[in-house]
Amino acid sequence: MNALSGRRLYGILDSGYVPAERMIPLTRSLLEGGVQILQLRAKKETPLAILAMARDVAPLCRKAGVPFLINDHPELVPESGADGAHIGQEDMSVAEARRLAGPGSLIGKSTHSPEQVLASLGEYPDYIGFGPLFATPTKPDYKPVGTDQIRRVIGSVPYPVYCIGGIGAGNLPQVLAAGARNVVLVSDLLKAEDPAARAALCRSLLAS
Ligand code: 3NM
Repeated sequence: MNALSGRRLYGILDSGYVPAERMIPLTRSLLEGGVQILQLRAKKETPLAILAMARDVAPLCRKAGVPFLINDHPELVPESGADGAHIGQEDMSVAEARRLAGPGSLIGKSTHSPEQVLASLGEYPDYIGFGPLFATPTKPDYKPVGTDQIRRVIGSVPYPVYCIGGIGAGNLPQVLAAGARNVVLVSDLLKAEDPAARAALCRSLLAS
């Protein structure tokens, strides 16, 4: 059984939306709301700053029993207490990320087309992201892949597929109806007035 199976709501703490002083309170809110995997994504921060943030977030996730991953920086996994890393198409291989992150770490990879999904088969990631389903300001330069291919993509790999990009409580029913099992939400949770309540709403939509 995959270490992530049954974990359907994946949240990302994106430093583009979260000022440093809100990182810990937001982590607490998202965990309270029932986020089942959490990632720290800090595209503009230095590795040292990311390490400091990750060291704050990791113990909270550990206590909640929620896997915690770092975007782009598998080399920070051992010293941060994180459980793994997420890498993009342009980054290193899954094998290299796993080597840097250490034995037993979780490695996820972004995919943006069915071809990239099939190519991930040779890399043995623990999961893949598939998106962006819809246009999103969080990742503005990527062409949306839409929802038509979700079922085929999920059926083509033996590990969990996390749909991502422009997903929120408002369109979650549509995304689930298109065949998605697992989703990643960023701005919909981070910009919510009450992120814990928003995450809880998404959990209940995922369960219904
Ligand atoms: N990766 P939001 S889309 C970080 O398609 C990220 O790989 C994507 O943010 C991919 O939930 C994306 O605010 C942004 O749309 C998701």
